[in-house]
This record gives sequence, C-alpha cells and structure tokens, in this order.
Amino acid sequence: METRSTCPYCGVGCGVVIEHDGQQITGVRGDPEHPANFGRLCTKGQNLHRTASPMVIQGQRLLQVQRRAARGAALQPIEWDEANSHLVAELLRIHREHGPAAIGFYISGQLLTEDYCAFNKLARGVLKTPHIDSNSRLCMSSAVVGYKQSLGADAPPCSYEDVEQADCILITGANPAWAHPVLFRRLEVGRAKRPGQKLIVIDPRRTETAELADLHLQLQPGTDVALMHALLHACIWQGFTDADFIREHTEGFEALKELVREWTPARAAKLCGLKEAEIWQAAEWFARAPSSLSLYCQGLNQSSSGTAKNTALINLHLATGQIGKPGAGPFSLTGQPNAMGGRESGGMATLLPGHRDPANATHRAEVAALWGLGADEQLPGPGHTAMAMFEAAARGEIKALWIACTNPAQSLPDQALVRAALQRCEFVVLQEAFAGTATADFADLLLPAATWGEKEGTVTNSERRISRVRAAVPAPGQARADWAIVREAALRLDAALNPQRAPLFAATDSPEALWLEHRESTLGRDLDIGGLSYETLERSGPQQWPYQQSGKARLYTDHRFATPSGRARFIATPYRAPAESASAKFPLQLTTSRLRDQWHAMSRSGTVPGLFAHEGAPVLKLHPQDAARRRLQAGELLRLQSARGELVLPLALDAGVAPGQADLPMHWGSEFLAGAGINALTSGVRCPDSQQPELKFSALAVEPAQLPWRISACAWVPAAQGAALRERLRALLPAFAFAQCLPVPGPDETQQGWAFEAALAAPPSKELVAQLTAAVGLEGAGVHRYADAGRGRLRLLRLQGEGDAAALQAFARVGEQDEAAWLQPLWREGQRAAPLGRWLLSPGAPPAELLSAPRSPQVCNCFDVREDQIRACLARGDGSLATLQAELKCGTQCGSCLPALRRLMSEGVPA
Ligand SMILES: Nc1nc2c(c(=O)[nH]1)N[C@H]1C(S)=C(S)[C@@H](COP(=O)(O)OP(=O)(O)OC[C@H]3O[C@@H](n4cnc5c(=O)[nH]c(N)nc54)[C@H](O)[C@@H]3O)O[C@H]1N2
Ligand SMILES: Nc1nc2c(c(=O)[nH]1)N[C@H]1C(S)=C(S)[C@@H](COP(=O)(O)OP(=O)(O)OC[C@H]3O[C@@H](n4cnc5c(=O)[nH]c(N)nc54)[C@H](O)[C@@H]3O)O[C@H]1N2
Ligand code: SF4
Ligand SMILES: [Mo]
Repeated sequence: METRSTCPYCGVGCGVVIEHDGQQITGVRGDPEHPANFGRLCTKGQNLHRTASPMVIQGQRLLQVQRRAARGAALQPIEWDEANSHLVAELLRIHREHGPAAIGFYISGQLLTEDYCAFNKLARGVLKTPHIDSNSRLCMSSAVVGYKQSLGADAPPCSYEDVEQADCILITGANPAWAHPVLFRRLEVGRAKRPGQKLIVIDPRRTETAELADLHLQLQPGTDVALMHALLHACIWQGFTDADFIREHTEGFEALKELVREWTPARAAKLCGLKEAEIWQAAEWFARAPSSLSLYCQGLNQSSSGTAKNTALINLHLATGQIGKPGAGPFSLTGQPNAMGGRESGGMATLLPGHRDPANATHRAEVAALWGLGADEQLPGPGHTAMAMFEAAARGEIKALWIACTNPAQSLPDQALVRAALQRCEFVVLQEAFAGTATADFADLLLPAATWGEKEGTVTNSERRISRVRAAVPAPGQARADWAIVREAALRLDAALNPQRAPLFAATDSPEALWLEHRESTLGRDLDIGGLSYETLERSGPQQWPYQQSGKARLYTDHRFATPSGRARFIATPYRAPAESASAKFPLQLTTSRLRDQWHAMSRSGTVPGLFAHEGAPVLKLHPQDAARRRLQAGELLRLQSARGELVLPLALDAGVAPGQADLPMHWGSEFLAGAGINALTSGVRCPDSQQPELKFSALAVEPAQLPWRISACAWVPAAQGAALRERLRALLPAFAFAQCLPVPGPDETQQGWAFEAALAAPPSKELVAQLTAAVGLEGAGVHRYADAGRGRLRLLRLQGEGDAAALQAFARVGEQDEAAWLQPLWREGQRAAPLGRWLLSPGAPPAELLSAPRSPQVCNCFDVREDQIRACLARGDGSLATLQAELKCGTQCGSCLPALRRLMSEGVPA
C-alpha cells in the first residue's frame, strides 16, 4: 500500500510516498507530483523508512507513558488515564497556588499546524498563561520580525521556482547544500540551464554551498550588517538603485542613506575581512541583474543582530527593486518542516493565530471570540520567549513546563542555565516520540507521541506551501497524536477552570476540525486561506497561501506592501558587533553548524547507522594554521571553554574554517557525549527585537585536555540487542571527563556496532573498567586477554567467525596510547583478525602491511561510495562527473553528494 505524506525533516517540505502494509512502513520514495521536490529526496529523506523499522520502534521509540516519583528516580510505566489525572492535578495545583503564569509551554516547529492550534488554545484559552513559545525562537524569529519590520507581514514573498528563474542568487548565512539539499539540487540544475546566472555566497566558512559560488565573500562572523550597508552604499554610489521604486513604493530611504553613507566598501572590507573589490563586484551583480534572489537562514537569524541582518538584506532588495517579480526577492529559508505553520497559527509568545499580535487588545478579543471564550474571559498578552521562559524557571517563577517535540536540554544555548531551570521546575512534562533524549532525564512525566507516518495534519514549507501529512500505519504502543494528547488534558482542565461556559475543545475533536478553526483565524488577514480545505489539498495537492480562490506563488507583485501605508519600509539599524568578541582569554570565534546527513540531536536520523558514515563523530574544526600555531595535532583531545561552560572533544583540521575561527556541528548533546553537549559553550544573548539567541557566535578557548588515560570499548551485536547495548554504554558517559558513545555503520542491517571512547586524567577504577567491559559483554568464556598490571594496561577481545575468517566481535582497551589505535578500524571494518596473530594480544603496533587501510570517509550515502574510490576513479578516467556517475553510481540518486563530488573533481588528483 502507499500513502502520500511529507518529509518530517527540513523546511523544503518534500512530498514522500510511504510504502507500507498497513501495519509497518517498508519503504519511502519522493512524491513525483509534489511541487517542492518532484520526486527527489535527500539522504535524510531517503532513509526515513529505516527510522520506522520494527527494530527502531521497539528499541528507540517512546512507547509507554512513564512517570518519575522523584527527580533522579527511575521512570515507571503507567496508563494514560492515570497520567492524565496526574497531569491535570499538578497543573491545577500550580495554577491555584501560583497563578496561570507559573505554567509554561515550550513547543516546536516540528509539530503539525493542528498540534500547534491545540497547544495554543490550551495554554492561552484554557489555562490563560501567556507563556507559550516554540523552538522556532532559536530558528526563525529574526526572519519573522525582519519581514514584519520591512514589509509589514511575516510572509516570505518568493517560491522555489524563483531559484530557477533568478539571474543572480545571493546566499547568505546558509548552507543549503547540506541543510536544504533538494532545493539546492533545483538551484544546481537551474544554474546549468542558465549559464549567465551569478551566485554569490556570504559565509565565514568555505562550505559546499560556497564551493559552487562565482563569488564567495568569506566575511568575519557577525559583520553582515556592515557588509549589507556597504553593498547598499556601493549601489547608491554607482547609481544602481531603482529611484522610481524607492519613491513610489517605500518609505524611510533618506534615513538609511544617511546611515550607509559612512559604510564605504573600503571601511566594510576592513571590518568584514574582505577585499573591497569583492564588495563592489557583489553590489554590481546583485543590483544590475534583471532579477536577484536572496536565500538566507541561521547565519543571519541566530545573532544578537538577527533582525538587523534580515532588514539590512531586505533594504538592498527594496533599494534595487528586486522584489515582487519572478526570480527576485528576499527568501528566508525555514529550518523545520512546520516552523511556518507555527508562525501562522500563532503558537509563539509574540504571536497570536492568523498573524495577530498578543500585545493588541483587538487581536486578543478576536481570537477569544474565535475560540469561544466567555465574555468575562480575557486572553493573556505577550509571554516569555524561549530563553526568557527558562530564565524565569531558573528563578523559580515558572513552576511547570510542558515541553513537546523539542529537546531543550540539547538545543538551547547556555545549558548550565537551562538544566538548572529544568531541575528547579516542580513539574516537567515531556511529550516525545523517541526515547532517551537529553530532556527526558529531567521529565517527571513522559508522554509518548505518534510521529511521522502515524499522524494526520498539515505543514507549511518555506515557500508558504501547505501540504498534508498523513498516517500510513497505526501509532505503536501507547503513542498518541500530539493534538489528541493535548485535547484530552484540555477538556479536563477546562471543565475544572471554566465550568461556566461551553468547553473550548468540544467541537475541535479532529485534526480537520482544528484546521478549520485555524482557517477561520486567517480570514481577512494577509495569509487568508478561506478558499482552501482538506478536500482541496486532497484533490489538487499542496497549495501556497494566501489562498482565497487560488494560491499565490509570489507576493507584492503589485508593489503594495502589508504596512498601513502600503509602502515597504527601509530600516536603518546601525551595525553592532556580536555580543562577545575574541579576547586574550577566549581567542577563537566559535560557530555551530549542521551536518549533511543528521538532524538536530539525531533522535530520529541517529537511528540509521548508515547516516553516521558521512561525518560520524563529534570534532572541533580549526584551520590548520591555528592548530600548528598552538602545536595541536589532528585527533588530539582538546578542552573547549567559553565563558559559560566547557567540553572535551577531538580536534579536526579543516581549511574551510577561517583562521581565528572554530566550528562545531550543532548535533552533539549528552545523548552521545559526556557533559552537557555543544550548547554548554554557546550564549543565551539575544537579538533585542526577535529574542533569538546568538547561537552562531561565542568566544572560545582551546587547550590540550591532558587526559592521558584512554579507554575504548566496542562491540557488534545482533541488531535487536543494539538499543540495550547503547543504554548500558550511555549510562557510563558521565563517569568520564571525555566520553562518546557512537553507532558504527555496519555491513548490513542485521548487526549493530557501538563504539565507546573515553579519557581520564588518572587511571580508571577497577569497578569502572569492570562495568565497561561487562557492558560490551567481554566476560566469561571466549574472552582473550592481555594485561600489564604494572603500567595499568588491559586489553580484552572476543572473536566471531571461524578460523581464518574470524573477526573482532568486541574489544576493550584500557590505558594504552595510540599504538593500539589500529584495533578500532580492524573491528569497525570487520577485517580478518588472523593475519594479526600475536599482535592482537601484545603491546605495540603491527607492521603497516598487516593492516588494511582504514576506510576513507563516505561521500555518497545512496551507494556507499567513499572518497578514496572517487579519487581513484578520477585518476583513472577523464575526471568528469559523468564518468564518476557511470562507474561508481555516486551522485545519481538523491544528489546530496554532488557538491562534494564537484569539490573532489576541482581538487584534482594529487600526484
Ligand atoms: N542536514 C540537516 N539539514 C537541516 C537541519 C539539520 O539539522 N540537518 N536543520 C534544519 C533547520 S531547523 C534549520 S534552522 C536549517 C539551518 O540551515 P542553515 O542556516 O543553512 O545551516 P547552519 O549550518 O546552521 O548555518 C548556516 C551557515 O551560517 C554560517 N554562518 C555562521 N555565522 C555567520 C555570520 O555571521 N554570517 C553569515 N553570513 N553566515 C554565518 C555558517 O558558517 C553556516 O555555514 O537547516 C535545516 N536543515
Ligand atoms: N548551537 C546550536 N544550537 C542550536 C542551533 C544551532 O544552529 N546551533 N539551531 C537551533 C535551531 S535552528 C533549531 S530548529 C533547534 C532544534 O532543536 P530541537 O527542537 O531540540 O531539535 P530536535 O532534536 O529535532 O528535537 C525534536 C524532538 O521532537 C521529537 N519528535 C519527533 N517527532 C515528534 C512528534 O511527532 N511529536 C512529538 N511530541 N515529538 C516528536 C524528536 O524525537 C526530537 O527529540 O536547535 C537550535 N539549537
Ligand atoms: S530536502 Fe531532504 S530533509 Fe528536506 S524535506 Fe526534502 S527530503 Fe526531507
Ligand atoms: Mo531551525
């Protein structure tokens, strides 16, 4: 059987066809008719069915309601009815004792619009707390406020087809080659058909997106506003501005002109670390192209100047008339699959349904009437935004937190504060689909949620396109759809708190009913979807809003903007440096970024070992010069310190990171590492307008970690035992100053491998060693052993397979230095152990010819093609992409690896 739905990962919003037998999902492919992807999927999308296999469901999903009697106590399974009674009783108690504002909701851009509507109505309508915000605060809020300030409404004015129609594309603060891969494929294909198209990429790192650019402006992090002002300065100076457009359709140009006067390209070049000529060139391309489109994401939004970065870019579009026509406009890429839906339905502290404003009494009254509140009831005004909510909890003002579909103990900055807040809360509810997220450690009540493939509703992608999400199979165990979990509690809470009127959730008893109420909230507003229905979506497929009689691909084509005057506004915000700066104590500028094949804290993508083949372990990336200057070696363990916290990680050298800077993937949390994860380091400082935290800039110090005692323990087990092995290893992470526990992609899906690596300042205790070796099953018969008690060394291993074919099933080593590092690849790659003979159990390293070369990094996930194979093929053949594709098949299926293939081709073959 087949069910059409939408990919649950990024904001490209690709359509998927789920293959299943009514009980179990068996496959997935791109929906050829979906207008976002026309059948394409990236690596993450292509592996979706593997995240819903029976093994993953049994081992890694949250299947049972669970409750903790006290913090730190073990979770106990309970039934839904008991859970609901407990939930309602606790919320009512806190409501009574401390008032509604002691309750906070922290929700997610990965919820469906219908889920958002249910949460919003429960929080604001039933409980009357103002405090409901979403992880979109970390993601899109600067884009929201930027659009509202400049254009009057939170509406990305473009469509994906603009990528194919633009004469100049400016990508800034985004790496779509990895973060929006299917859209990037459209860009690559479109570019091949439009040879004159110019591509400018603005990013402090040389990303795979930047590799494709005609011009890469590798600016100093955080200096975008100065650069944008200088680009505008250059346009004005050269006479590239569109005077008619400015006069007829905008306001505020004079003040902005005054401000950018001082931002000469020469001055900006100095501040931004660029060549002056590059700025003049970029300005010319952008302004003179018949159509110019910009694509942007977290490099702009996650900044203490997030809103200013957005408006400064929109200024450039307005001044050059690059908006409201095909191939032009400021196109904010949304991160999460339904960040847009959350904005539309007003599930955030600063928004109300239908792009309304909680600070506006008329808007509040309109929403109260829509929801069916009594005449004596009032909706609360604006509430705490994400970080402020956790700060209030840390101060003891917020006593109950209901968290859904997000993992704040991994993804919020300043983890010391966030974790103190969760600890201090009297009642933490976590509504989750997967087991074992960092936040689960702090939850008093865990509610199992249905997820992709199991739930119904809608999402809106970056281009304002609403798609249906459909259930293919029933939710496993006790899991329930998010909206339904909320409704059940809301009915009980409403009956207790507001018995005088009809219950708010009486009629909103299905996703469609919630959606119809949402539709009602949009009538007469900029996002009006009055003409749309579930039935239309069924019949005619995904549609873009606004939709009265039909959808709109492009906004502002009549050059009337959503402001009271109808004119777009130039916003003249001066450049401000990031909140922190590199100093003698913290000399490096740290950014955090995304990996191609992983999604956030990896609760879902991390269930597929194959997705760890591209970049499978956490590393801090530094420019080789910075490492050399500090005498640091690749692979060496470093202590990373910011003003807020620290973390130990190995070093990797990467010339794509500029000197003076450092880069960490944002994905690694306490699910895989000792400590609080990468956000132990980041800062909660935020943009004053959007309240979005500055996740892209922290000052960082690095030094050798001085942890000479290394320990590893690795094992292959039958796949069904993988989750239990991981649990045993994970429990040991906190015992070490450095530790990581990572899945290893295996030869097939029948075996799972987990690798635990750790380091300590002093020899580990006997008990700890015993716990670790027991965790990987290195006990009893069949364990081979080498020990040097005097030097504190121990090596244990077990073989599987017969005679000559035997390979390492498991091994542990304690106290050895890198001379035995060869055991890891031997185990990992399942190489024959026999040729190593006595070396397996003796100190020192065997001669190199006994060891096969470790596998080189994976480039193509679809066909598991590795870098060395590609280089060899390039050396053999004509060096063309066509030859690579014909011989190795890489780059022929999902296309996520095409940017990497191009890079390898351009690097040529080393002599
Ligand atoms: N594979 C994958 N794709 C994803 C996600 C994922 O987890 N994995 N998550 C999704 C989500 S929620 C989001 S929000 C998007 C994020 O998508 P992106 O924003 O494209 O991804 P990031 O890697 O976070 O950051 C983009 C770039 O900003 C650059 N940058 C850092 N500081 C600055 C600066 O000061 N100025 C400029 N101009 N650039 C800067 C970084 O070097 C980085 O290359 O990705 C979505 N897609
Ligand atoms: N340092 C740093 N930190 C960052 C960023 C960065 O660039 N750098 N980026 C920020 C950004 S842009 C974002 S969007 C956030 C993302 O941060 P999070 O929202 O914490 O990311 P996820 O890991 O995707 O968390 C979503 C959770 O929902 C669960 N889930 C999946 N499906 C369902 C469902 O249907 N129902 C329910 N109830 N749960 C479900 C998943 O198992 C997962 O644990 O991270 C932010 N944090
Ligand atoms: S680009 Fe990839 S992750 Fe994003 S929606 Fe499409 S398939 Fe999913
Ligand atoms: Mo995001």
